[in-house]
Amino acid sequence: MTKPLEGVKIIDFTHVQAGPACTQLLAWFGADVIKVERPGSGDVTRNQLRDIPDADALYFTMLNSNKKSLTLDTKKPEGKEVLEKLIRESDVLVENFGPGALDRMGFSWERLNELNPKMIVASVKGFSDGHHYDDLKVYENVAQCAGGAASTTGFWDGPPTISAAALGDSNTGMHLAIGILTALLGRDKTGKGQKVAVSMQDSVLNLCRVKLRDQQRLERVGYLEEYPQYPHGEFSDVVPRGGNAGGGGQPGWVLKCKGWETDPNAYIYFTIQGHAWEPICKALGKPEWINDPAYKTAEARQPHIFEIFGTIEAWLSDKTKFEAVDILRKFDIPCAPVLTMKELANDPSLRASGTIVEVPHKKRGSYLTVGSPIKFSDMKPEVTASPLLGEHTDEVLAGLGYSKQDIFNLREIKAV
Ligand code: CAO
Repeated sequence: MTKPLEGVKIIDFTHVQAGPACTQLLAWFGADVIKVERPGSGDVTRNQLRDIPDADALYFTMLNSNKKSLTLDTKKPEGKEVLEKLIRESDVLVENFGPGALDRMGFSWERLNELNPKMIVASVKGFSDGHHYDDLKVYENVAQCAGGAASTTGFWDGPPTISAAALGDSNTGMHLAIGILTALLGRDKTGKGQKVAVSMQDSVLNLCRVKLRDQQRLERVGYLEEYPQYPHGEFSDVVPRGGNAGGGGQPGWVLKCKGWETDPNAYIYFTIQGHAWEPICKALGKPEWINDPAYKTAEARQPHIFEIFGTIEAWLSDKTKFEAVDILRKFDIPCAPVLTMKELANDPSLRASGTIVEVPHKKRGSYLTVGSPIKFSDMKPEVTASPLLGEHTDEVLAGLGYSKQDIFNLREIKAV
């Protein structure tokens, strides 16, 4: 099956998570992604949080599938020469080094554009160019704090909280992938490459846009009716942390199910969708609530919403999270069990759809990873193992016209 990005050659100068998540996605869709890594060590995640001695860590294998690995010391003149050859015949270069690292290596945007005017140069940085923090190195949690996620996540009586979802890393990588694909389409029209830059702060903030909505509403009216602080608590002049409240117009909360005393994940998320009030009352065996003025409208319910959630929890007390959802789905109520990583890993539907995949690896044996969450009617992205360090060095160098002797010489001086 021909993949849409087949023939697109990408120099993958990325490490850790934000950049690798972007290039992995493009590799699934057919791009020829060549990961350039420092000889001897490679991407730092190969060694981070290892579970098997001497085998690449899952942190690396789960973010670098479908790629090739070329080892190259791009600070040595011989390594720079190889990189220049690769640049001349590539479509995209993706990097997420610390601020200024690529310039210090001698590959500024101007130099790259001179070497290959058609090449797209895509970068992730913590903050956007020209931002007063643009000299900072940034990791996931730093970005979540800088992008507004931490101040609005968690409970009002606790500290700012980090989400387990990689809002700063993989999310930024996904934004960058959209930028690269857009620039590739643009190149078809203009014949020119361009620079694509995404900052982690901006990408987090983009996902927090409803909180910026709330800030403006708060400044205008002084309260936010969908937050647990309304109407009995206090609002300051900044968007508060709302616990597990629903972020849109539908109130919701995480509710206890049978077994919650011993199982920390025996919960469901329950949403009170306005027009589903009647089915909710029927499902709960509370038909008298349907037309009761104290319950009938969303406005009437909001002041005692936690009393309503308490009644629903009492109804849930003899049902597991799965039994509860099986009943509620019949009433068209938006809800889901709180699923653990163990349950997700073994979920037959996710296995069948290719969202959870088992990948054979030369050194590790097989491991689980998350496959493409994007599904196509004419293409099924296949996930292949991440490369061993330098696994494709000879192949890539030969493709660039280096002879066996040249490659031997480059190895002798540890340039590859
Ligand atoms: N050959 C020779 N040198 C190489 C090389 C190669 N193949 N690949 C990288 N290097 C060098 C770079 O030139 C740079 O050297 P200098 O600092 O001397 O110029 C160095 O290795 C890499 O520096 P770095 O700043 O990128 O690495 P770090 O571990 O100190 O910082 C990180 C890591 C992630 C904080 C930083 O890269 C960063 O802020 N990146 C941008 C934001 C980002 O993507 N963060 C998300 C990471 S996922 O949580």
